[in-house]
Amino acid sequence: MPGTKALIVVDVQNDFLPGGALAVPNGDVIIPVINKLMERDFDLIVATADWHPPDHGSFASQHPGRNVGEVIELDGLEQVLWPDHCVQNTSGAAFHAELNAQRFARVFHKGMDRKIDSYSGFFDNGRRKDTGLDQYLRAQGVGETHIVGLAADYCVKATALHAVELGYRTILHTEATRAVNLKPDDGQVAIDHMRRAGVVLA
Ligand code: VGL
Ligand code: ZN
Repeated sequence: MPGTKALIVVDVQNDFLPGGALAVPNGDVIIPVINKLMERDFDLIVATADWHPPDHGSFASQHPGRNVGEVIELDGLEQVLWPDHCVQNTSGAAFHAELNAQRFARVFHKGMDRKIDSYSGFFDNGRRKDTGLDQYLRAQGVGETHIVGLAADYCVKATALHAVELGYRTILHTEATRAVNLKPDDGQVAIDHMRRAGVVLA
């Protein structure tokens, strides 16, 4: 039924947390908030995980002479260059130990194709392929998605915008997300963008 509610926990992985390769400032403060939210009446809880091969094209290390934070063109799309992060099967790609990951009905991996990045849990950045998340949610009758996780200005934003576009009533829990903030107001700009696109802020 359309009232069915899913919680989508975006990329709460060690590399995005303090001490990690691409640490989101204060990213760890959201973990107890997410654990508590997971005790609420969601019909379904799923997670996404950034899951890169070691030679992923979003890594500055793959582009000699380029630095982290620079923007390049990767297979026809603009790409911000990142430190190596969330490499498949490494501890940096694992969920934070204090996150109640046993609650996840399924985990959707993204960013496996070295030639294209994938911020959203639904589609890659060029919308070339999907992860199966939309079909999965639809098959469970989900009509409402609640989004939490990291980072507000990249993967959370992209996931929330696609959720709205796909027709889900979409709620962002602002106390359960934090931004990378390459520029100091990127997080606020992202939240404004999501709100204007129809995401409800909670
Ligand atoms: C993310 C940058 C690169 C994220 C993933 O999860 O927000 N950001 N890869
Ligand atoms: Zn990534």
